[in-house]
Amino acid sequence: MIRIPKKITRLLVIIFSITSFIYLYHGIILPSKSPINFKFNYYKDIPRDQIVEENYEKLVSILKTPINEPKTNNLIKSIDNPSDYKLENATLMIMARNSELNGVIYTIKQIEEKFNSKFNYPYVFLNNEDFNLKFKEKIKKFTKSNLYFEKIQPEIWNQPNWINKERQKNEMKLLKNQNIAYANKLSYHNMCRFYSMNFYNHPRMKQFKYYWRFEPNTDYFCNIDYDVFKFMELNNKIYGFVISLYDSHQSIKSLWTETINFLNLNNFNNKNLINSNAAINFLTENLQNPEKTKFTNGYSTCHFWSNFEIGNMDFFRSNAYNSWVNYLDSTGGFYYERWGDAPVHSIGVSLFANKNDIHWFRDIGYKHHPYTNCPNSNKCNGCEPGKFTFDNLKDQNCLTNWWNFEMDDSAKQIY
Ligand SMILES: Nc1nc2c(ncn2[C@@H]2O[C@H](COP(=O)(O)OP(=O)(O)OP(=O)(O)O)[C@@H](O)[C@H]2O)c(=O)[nH]1
Ligand SMILES: *[C@@H]1O[C@H](CO)[C@@H](O)[C@H](O)[C@H]1NC(C)=O
Ligand SMILES: [Mg+2]
Repeated sequence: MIRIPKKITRLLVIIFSITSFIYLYHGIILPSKSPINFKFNYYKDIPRDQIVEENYEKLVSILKTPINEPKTNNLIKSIDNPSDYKLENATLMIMARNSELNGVIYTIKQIEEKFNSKFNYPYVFLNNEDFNLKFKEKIKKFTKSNLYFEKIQPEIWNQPNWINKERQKNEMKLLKNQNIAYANKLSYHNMCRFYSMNFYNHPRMKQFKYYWRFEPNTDYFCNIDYDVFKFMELNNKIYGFVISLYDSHQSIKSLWTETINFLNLNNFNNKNLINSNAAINFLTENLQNPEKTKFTNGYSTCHFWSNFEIGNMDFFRSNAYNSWVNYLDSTGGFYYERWGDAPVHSIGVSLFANKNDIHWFRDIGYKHHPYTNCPNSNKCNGCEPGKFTFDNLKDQNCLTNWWNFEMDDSAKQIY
């Protein structure tokens, strides 16, 4: 047996005491252990209507500026022999009902023509019911890619049984009376919750790293001649979007408050999950629609519209995103309110990712009624550059905030 001399033992005890003291001191007493307090760092003393106009004009002028592909030196262009091409670990993904077949075909035709026929990425189709034979057979006619038709299991799709049905019913009545779309449609809540916290763990989706989400009846206007998934991988992007908007604040009344509650958990340690280059100003802006920021207790409601997104699912599978979204779920807000997957994804990536890893795909011409991203590029046709939406929806534009507050020069100059 080895004898440890007394002197060394004493020394070890002293070192141990000092390190635990430092640890405890830093852990409990230092001010870093205080509640989270986000601040919006820009202030303008001009009327709200003027801000709306300025922001919209700026958006239009950006959209009208001619662009081409991203100016990185690592674009992988469409290839001559698709069968030899080593695909990125990625899939296109859509959730749809059997009844939406025509809308799905409408969009797949465009995605194939503009992008995927050059690469042949697989498609995953998700549904809470089984896809019928007609759906599967018809889709096959429009692509050579592998197709996976997947059912979402009821225990994942349906609301947890601890949701208080009486409370849910009353809250939905209130939201419905405020004209909040789909408030009293249970399946819509299930869909939003699934896209917020479950799609990346679906057994089929688990085999992939990147996804491109699309929706029925959306338009893709521009040729995309490079591999967007390899663009994500080679440039360390974790999330890509095309349109950014404000949300209906009534649908996410406590989403921000619950997020703050989560960040203050574990003796304020959850705060450390926040990325040191997080997009806090985008999240907390209060100039253009201050009543929204006030109503939510500090969240602008600005989000990336999630009906198009290209993302790295390993981010969503990470501890930060997952523990946060599971906490959100435990509050019941997906059912007592009508939290959308767009604000959830957006708060998640804005807080827990580096904002430089979030990419505005300015070159992807896209429309989901009633908003359009239409680049001024000879790769596009069928849309009018600079036309974002109808006049009465101008104040819903949040892209300008992303541009003004979160994009650095290199991001602005990438197109
Ligand atoms: N299988 C299935 N798909 C659904 C269900 N609800 C929504 N979806 C799909 O989920 C996506 C989002 O639903 P949408 O109804 O488009 O929601 P939205 O974009 O907020 O609303 P719209 O403005 O009406 O398009 C679409 O791809 C739908 O096809 C459902 O109950 N079952
Ligand atoms: C693709 O990505 C997933 C998720 O990161 C991973 O589990 C899987 O092994 C990857 N597949 C390949 C072929 O690299
Ligand atoms: Mg839709």
